[in-house]
Amino acid sequence: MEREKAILEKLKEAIVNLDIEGVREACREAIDAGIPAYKCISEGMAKGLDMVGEKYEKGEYFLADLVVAGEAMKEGMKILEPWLKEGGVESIGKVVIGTVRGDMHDIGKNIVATMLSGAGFEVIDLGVDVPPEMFVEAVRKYRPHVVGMSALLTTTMIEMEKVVKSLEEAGLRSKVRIIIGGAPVSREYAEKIGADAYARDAVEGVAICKSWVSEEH
Ligand code: B12
Repeated sequence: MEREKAILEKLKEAIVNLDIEGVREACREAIDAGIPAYKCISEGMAKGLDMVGEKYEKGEYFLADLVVAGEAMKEGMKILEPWLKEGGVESIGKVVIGTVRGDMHDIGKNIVATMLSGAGFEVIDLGVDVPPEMFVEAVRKYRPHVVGMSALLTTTMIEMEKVVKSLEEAGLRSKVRIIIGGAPVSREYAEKIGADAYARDAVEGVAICKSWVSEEH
C-alpha cells in the first residue's frame, strides 16, 4: 500500500514537473508493482494534469507547458494501454465517440474509448474538432447504440447541444443513447441539452454504456 501510494505520487509529480522520462519510468514501476492501469491514470497522471491546469490559470505555466504535460500523459498511456484493454472479448455494442467542434482535447476521450473497447464495445473514434454533421453521418453509417461526446472548454460545450439537435433533425435521435463528459459539463447540463447521461469519468461512462446494451438484450 505504501509502495503504491509512493508510485502514484511519483507519477503525479512527474506530470507536474513535465518530466516525460519520469512519467515513463513511474508507469513501468506501477505495472511491475501490479497497480491497476486505471488507478495510474485517475489517481496519478490526471491529478498531475489538474495541478498543471491550476498552474496555468495562475500564470505559473504557459501554453507550451500544457502541451508538454499532455504529451507526457500520452507517453504514459502508451505504456499503460495494453493493461487497460483486457482484449479478446466479442463486441457487445457499438459506440461512436468524438471531441466536439472547436475542441482539441483528446486525452480523456481516448481513455474512455480505450476502456470501452476493453469492455467489449466496438468503438468508432471520430477524433477531435468533430462538427455536428460528422456525428450525424457516423450514426447513419455505423448505426451505433451510443454516441459519446467530450468537451473540455466552456466555449465548446454548447456544440453538444447542436449535435443533439442535428440528430433530432436527421430523425436519428431516438435510435441512439447519448452520453457526454469532460470537465465543464455536468448531469444538469446533460439534462438541459437532451442528452441521456453524463459521466464523471471513464469508469462511470463504461458502466452506463454497459447498462444500456444489457437493457436491450
Ligand atoms: C492537456 C491540456 C491541454 C492540451 C490538450 C492535449 C490533448 N491532446 O488533449 C493542449 C495544450 C492542446 C490544450 C490546449 C488548450 N487548452 Co487545455 N488543458 C489541458 C489540461 C491541463 C488537462 C486536460 C486533460 O487531458 N485532463 C486529463 C483527462 C484524463 O481528464 P478529462 O479530459 O477530464 O477526461 C476524463 C473525464 O472528464 C471523462 N470524460 C471526458 N470526456 C468524456 C467523454 C465521454 C463520452 C465520457 C463518458 C467521459 C468523458 O472521462 C475522462 C477519463 O476519466 C486541462 C486542465 C484540466 N485539469 O482539465 C486544460 C484546460 C482544459 N485547457 C484550457 C484552455 C483554456 C486551453 C486553451 C484555450 C489554451 C489556449 N490559450 O490556447 C487551448 C484550447 C485548444 C482547443 N481548441 O481545444 C482550460 C479550459 C478552461 C475552460 N473552462 O474553458 C483548462 C481547464 C486549463 C485551465 N485551468 O485553465 N490544453
